[in-house]
Amino acid sequence: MNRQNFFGHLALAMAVVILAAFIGQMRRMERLHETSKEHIVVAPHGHDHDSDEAGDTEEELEDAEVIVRFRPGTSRAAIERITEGLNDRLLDRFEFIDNQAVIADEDGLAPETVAAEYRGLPEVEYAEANSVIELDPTGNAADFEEAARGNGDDDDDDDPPVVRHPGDGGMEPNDPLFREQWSLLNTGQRAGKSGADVCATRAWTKTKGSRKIVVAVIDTGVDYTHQDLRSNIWTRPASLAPYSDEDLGDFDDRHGFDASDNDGDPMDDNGHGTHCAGIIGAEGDNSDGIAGVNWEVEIMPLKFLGRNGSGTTKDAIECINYVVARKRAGVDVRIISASWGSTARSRALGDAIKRAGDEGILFIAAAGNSSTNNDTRPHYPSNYDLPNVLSVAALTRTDALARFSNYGAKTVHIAAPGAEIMSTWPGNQYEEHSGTSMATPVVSGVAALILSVNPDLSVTDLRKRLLDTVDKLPALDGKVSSGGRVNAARAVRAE
Ligand SMILES: [Ca+2]
Ligand SMILES: [Ca+2]
Ligand SMILES: [Ca+2]
Ligand SMILES: [Ca+2]
Repeated sequence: MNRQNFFGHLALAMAVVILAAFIGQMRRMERLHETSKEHIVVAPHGHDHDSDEAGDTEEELEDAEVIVRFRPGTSRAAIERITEGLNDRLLDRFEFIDNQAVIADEDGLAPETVAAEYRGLPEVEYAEANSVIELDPTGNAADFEEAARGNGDDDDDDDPPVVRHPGDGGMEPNDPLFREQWSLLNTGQRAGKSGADVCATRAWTKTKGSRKIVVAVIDTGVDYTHQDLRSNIWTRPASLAPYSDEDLGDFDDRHGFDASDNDGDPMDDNGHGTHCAGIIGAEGDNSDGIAGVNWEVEIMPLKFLGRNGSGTTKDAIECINYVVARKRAGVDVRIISASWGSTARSRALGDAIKRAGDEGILFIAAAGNSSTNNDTRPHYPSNYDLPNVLSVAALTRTDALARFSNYGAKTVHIAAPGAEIMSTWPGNQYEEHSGTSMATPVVSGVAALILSVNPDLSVTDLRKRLLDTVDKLPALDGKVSSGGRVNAARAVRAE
């Protein structure tokens, strides 16, 4: 090309670059279009115990893993005898979950074949293949939520300043992103509906939470160094011995447990768990970031989902086993928040959740994000029919059921804000995400608020209080059993 053409092309290229940078900046300013839509895929899974770090390239070569429940009275010695006889290996016995163990096959058999072997034994109550639980890759829930309420020019940054809605009389924190938190105080910002919130500001006139209440977040871990979370993270008291498991080893569990990497460091390398933790209990009124439903609380980080959002049923149970172990050692964990699930029913996971219920722990679970009816297409763990399970659907900022949200007149119990939810993200960041994953920690947070003023409530009474104090919404009629959205103010009797 000649010289003139060359400069012509150069100028054009520069214009394109500048335009791209401008568009990139616009995207950053909008932010709200980034969403995580947790949706679950389940497949039979083998897992090589010895080469976790090697990556997923040899999926076919990994040893099959099965979760086995032995009949009461079967001793560890007996279990070891049985596994040896079948040329298998005892990976982990869940000490605090009655008679459950994970066993790896070393003969290259398919997981279902190994499970059938165990099912045939007189000592075995049931056996199942370990299965994969995955968070869905980032979806676009917010985009279609925007579309659902019509193309507003209102979704830019020209929000009006936060104004209390009539009769609110609430307490507002000084956190700069609070105005984005429509779930806590909806003033109609960004085309929302004034009052379509959980009435947090009124609840805070009665209680802002308590560091005596421990909420376990079982997820991708939590960035416990986040500036808006660190003061509300559980730390193992000096009087409590480090965690020791007969099979897994000894752990310096300073801030919880990581079952996916089998270590004592549940740092979040994904973001999902940190987002959930902030919703429950980002430090409120600290002139920084957001406010959690609880300004003060203790969040116990637990990790079973890896960087890619993938984990196994076995590791989820190891986390529950850890929580029960810590509870029995004197840590007063009252709530497990579980923003994940699958359509596969695991008896072993159901039994582990039941065991947590026996310890006085409420298990709050996401209803799922496939827009389906859980009454006819069950989603677990939200569908386990247990007295300590509470299943949560997601609402938009106009009090509509979010399009992605699962529902179920019998099997989904309560709804909470779950679309375009601003919360903490690893590395002192804040992001907006959508999903029943985000609605679930709102309810977990309200449950913790209740316990801060009524610490002696039983699981049954705590669950009942959440359900009895909802705001009934027409959109939820026939969609969730309580027919309503969680209401923090009424739940803590602030009105
Ligand atoms: Ca064990
Ligand atoms: Ca075998
Ligand atoms: Ca770790
Ligand atoms: Ca804050």
